[in-house]
Amino acid sequence: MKKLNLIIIVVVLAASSVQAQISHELWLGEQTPAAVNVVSVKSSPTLEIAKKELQDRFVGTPGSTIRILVDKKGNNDLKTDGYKLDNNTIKAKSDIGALYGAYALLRRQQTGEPVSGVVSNPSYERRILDHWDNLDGSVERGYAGNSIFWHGKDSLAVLPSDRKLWHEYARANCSIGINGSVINNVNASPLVLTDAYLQRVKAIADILRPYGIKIYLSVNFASPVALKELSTADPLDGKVISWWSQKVKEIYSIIPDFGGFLVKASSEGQPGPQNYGRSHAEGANMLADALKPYDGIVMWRAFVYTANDEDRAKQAYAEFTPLDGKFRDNVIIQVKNGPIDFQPREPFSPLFGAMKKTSVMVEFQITQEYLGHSTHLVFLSPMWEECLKSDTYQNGKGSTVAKCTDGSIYDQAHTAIAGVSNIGLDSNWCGHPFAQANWYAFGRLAWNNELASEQIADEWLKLSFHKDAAKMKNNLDYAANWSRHFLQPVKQMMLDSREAAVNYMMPLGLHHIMSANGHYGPGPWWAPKGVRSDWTPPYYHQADKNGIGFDRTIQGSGAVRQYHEPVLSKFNNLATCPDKYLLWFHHLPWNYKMKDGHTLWDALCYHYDKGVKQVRSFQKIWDRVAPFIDSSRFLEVQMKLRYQCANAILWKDACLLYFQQFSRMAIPYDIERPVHMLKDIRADEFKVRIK
Ligand code: GCV
Repeated sequence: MKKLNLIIIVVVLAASSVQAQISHELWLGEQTPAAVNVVSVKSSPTLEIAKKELQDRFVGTPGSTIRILVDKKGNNDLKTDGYKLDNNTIKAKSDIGALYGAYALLRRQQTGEPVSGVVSNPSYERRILDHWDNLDGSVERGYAGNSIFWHGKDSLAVLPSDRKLWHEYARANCSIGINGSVINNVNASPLVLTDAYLQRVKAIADILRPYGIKIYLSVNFASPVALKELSTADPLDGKVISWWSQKVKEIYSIIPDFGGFLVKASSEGQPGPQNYGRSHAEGANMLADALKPYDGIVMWRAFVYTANDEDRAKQAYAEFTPLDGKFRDNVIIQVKNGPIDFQPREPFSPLFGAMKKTSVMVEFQITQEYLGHSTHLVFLSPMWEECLKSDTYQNGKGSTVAKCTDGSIYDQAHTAIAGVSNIGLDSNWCGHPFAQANWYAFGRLAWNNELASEQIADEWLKLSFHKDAAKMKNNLDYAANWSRHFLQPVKQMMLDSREAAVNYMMPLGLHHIMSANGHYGPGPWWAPKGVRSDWTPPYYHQADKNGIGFDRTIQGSGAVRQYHEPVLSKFNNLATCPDKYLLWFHHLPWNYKMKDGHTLWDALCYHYDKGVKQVRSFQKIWDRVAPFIDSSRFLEVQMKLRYQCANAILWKDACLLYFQQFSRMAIPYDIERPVHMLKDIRADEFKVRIK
């Protein structure tokens, strides 16, 4: 048995090194270009990239001409980054707009969408990847190898291999419209503000610049103290104000187009203005004033909660809404999509739309901290789409999270959106071939917050797997088969994958019941003595012999009051609360009758079982598509789906056997019986990571 395993591992490893070559290029695979003329009156490093991309990748009639027309004063229907495509002509107001146009033209050619009559503007001014990369090269919640930016304090010299990778990174980001990178962890080391590190930041910025990507840094609020330059970091202290303004001046002298700071303050042990008796607004404004002369911004995170008796889900709203209108106009409050922490499913954060005089941005998590790391195939676009399309009703019907953050409703001085990156040194960048789709989806939604996940999945599959465009064009049978037997089923698998993960991990509004060890496997029982309760699953599921769920209704913690009517009543009322949020807002008896007639216990069991069945069906879908793709990616995904399935069964068994101790009800007889013992899973908790 051991020998067989070894053989499988060797085969898989061999396959993955071939795979490396294939998916390192992401969605920008080789094309068979036509020899075309690309004409542009203007020239700049950015336009040179546009020309080269078109020459290398345009598929069309040889000898045809593509024109690039940049007119800053014309094109009044365009924003700075927007573009128009018409009869092989790309029009834009800026060079970067033209480059986005070039990538859009090439993408549309490959996906078979119209390449004329297209006018496109981004939803957000700033479309940013947040890298939780530490200066020693590790990546917090990273599942795709070490940092592409940092290798530790003894390796600050910039190597040719660094430059090559940063070019590839910039190109990939630009091709999907991303225009900002925060290159260090929000749990920030103050060292990043010292000269040696800033020189490396400059080298990165120089490479990203022609691709229209600005660099931002996460800063530790107590940097002047941590660097032993001052004895306080009080934001109202004159010495502190001048320290930051000198530091900002120094940064801009090195990186003239520096974007600004991202700050995690007074959160999970990070220092903040509260340490000095000051408010978030006083802290953020001090940094904003230092950045203002250079057009820099502060992204101030609302991810704050303290160990007190207050429901954690209420704390960010309670702390930030009283400060509405008190922030400078170059501060944006960065809010995670849900009120807790990037769980497989959360209702939207009630902060969206609630701060009417303050710029607010969404923070999504692309890295799959709570969604199976880079082992599980989970396409996150449907989760983000669900959040962006949620109606807050804060300004009447139609006040979706998207509209409350993109400037359509509130007069925001700046608009932005951020995604916590899933990128690392792994040769395929993201650890799982399908995790690349999440990077791609984030970029596409940041550009157009109304896009449907179906379209994004369609595009990504065509760009990433559909290598043989010529064959497709000339062979209708092949094209039809590819679409019917590969594109359609795999797309459906992607679209179902997030709901499947919710089903086998945390259905019906359950949340935060993962193992504390790496946030990968199940751990609904985890609550060691001495650990603050809001870090333990029992705090969130509240299971006991009477029932399960967190009562956040008006009679409970009252968190539901933070939502605007009619959302408040909808979530508060059992008859109207959607099943998907049921146990988020309500504590219910095990025999509670669901809308479909099942008891709550049975419904829970069926959801877990459905999740496992869904992964099983993904395995079948995948095994069937082998003829349509390269064997290396096929084998890698096949292997990961096996791990995912085993892990889904573990989640199901662990959660059902654990909760059954309280419900004392039978697992319905028409679903598969557990194959694990609860005591074994619990004993093995710290080895639960199957990978
Ligand atoms: C960067 C969660 C994660 C932490 C992360 C934090 C945050 O708690 O587990 O790793 O820290 O969120 O978003 O700041």
